[in-house]
Amino acid sequence: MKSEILSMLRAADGYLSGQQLCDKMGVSRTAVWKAMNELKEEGYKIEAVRNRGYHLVENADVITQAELQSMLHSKWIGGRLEYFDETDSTNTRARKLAEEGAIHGTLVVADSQWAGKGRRGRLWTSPKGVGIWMSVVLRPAISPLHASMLTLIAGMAVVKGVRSSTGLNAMIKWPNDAVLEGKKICGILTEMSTEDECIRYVITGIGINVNVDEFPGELAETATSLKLEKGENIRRSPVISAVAEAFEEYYDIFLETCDMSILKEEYNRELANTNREVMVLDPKGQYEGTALGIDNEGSLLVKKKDGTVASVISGEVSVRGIYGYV
Ligand code: BT5
Repeated sequence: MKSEILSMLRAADGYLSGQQLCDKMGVSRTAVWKAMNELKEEGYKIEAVRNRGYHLVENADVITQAELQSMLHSKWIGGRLEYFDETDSTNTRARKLAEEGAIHGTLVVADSQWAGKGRRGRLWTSPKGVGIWMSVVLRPAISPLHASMLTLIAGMAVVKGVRSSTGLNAMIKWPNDAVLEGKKICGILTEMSTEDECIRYVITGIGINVNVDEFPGELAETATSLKLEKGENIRRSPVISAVAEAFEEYYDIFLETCDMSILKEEYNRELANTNREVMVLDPKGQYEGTALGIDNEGSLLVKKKDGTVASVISGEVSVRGIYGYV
């Protein structure tokens, strides 16, 4: 009921009388009044004016189940939605749900994580109320060999979603970051479960620093947030909604070929690494070169000093800028 009220208040674009709300939803005035009070307690600013009705002042950054339900316009992402005020890690939660049979597109969102995960056991700082910590359960009928490209798809979705909802010109840092002004605003963690060389499920986790004001220790050098770059508070739910829609769009295109051939050109345009000097941290030995962009398989092509071109596969190596994070 609260998500319906929110949708109706937004659609009204002005004032909506208590009676209109009751009639449309077939509930009593007391029920509407109670729901309004709950929404106010959750942080929404709702004005009630005599003889005119209710009006939603759209600036509260709330991400409850009702808020997300009323804001998501995606086709299948969020078909099942699980919201938590706090959890260990949305990826871990999504994994458990997937093990229990959760459908393709199940979306897990948390307001804070106490054990947010990065790659290879690293930690992801996920403070309360200021970030987007979300994971999607995917069940693609593709080879596990192609699954790492879903990280690239998520990167494209973040960049597009952030741009359309905030106007900020985020770029991709291959393979699993998005950056603004050379600093990390987003990290992506894709985990997979397979059986007999088939994918059982993939969990794509996305972390975006939205209204984070300060980063601890070394992160202060490499991380930033949408708020720090834009200079104003940003509502998270429209960003989540825009990223989900963009993800669906790119995912469908990716499935046509199960590789990056159709998306490669757009990806390389959004890539912060392109034509930059990078350091490839390969466990077999590190080297410097110029990043050229990705190939059809999603590997990063790096032109080495001797003129040969190496194809860097994600998962094995990290790439760092020589003059900064990118
Ligand atoms: C990542 O790993 O960047 C993947 C992060 C994925 C986080 C999302 S949040 C929702 C979902 N649930 C989870 O538990 N995880 C996913 P990696 O490339 O390994 O980078 C990790 C490194 O980034 C750390 O070692 C820090 O240096 C840095 N870092 C940690 N927290 C950060 C933050 N909030 N912003 C920027 N950088 C951060």
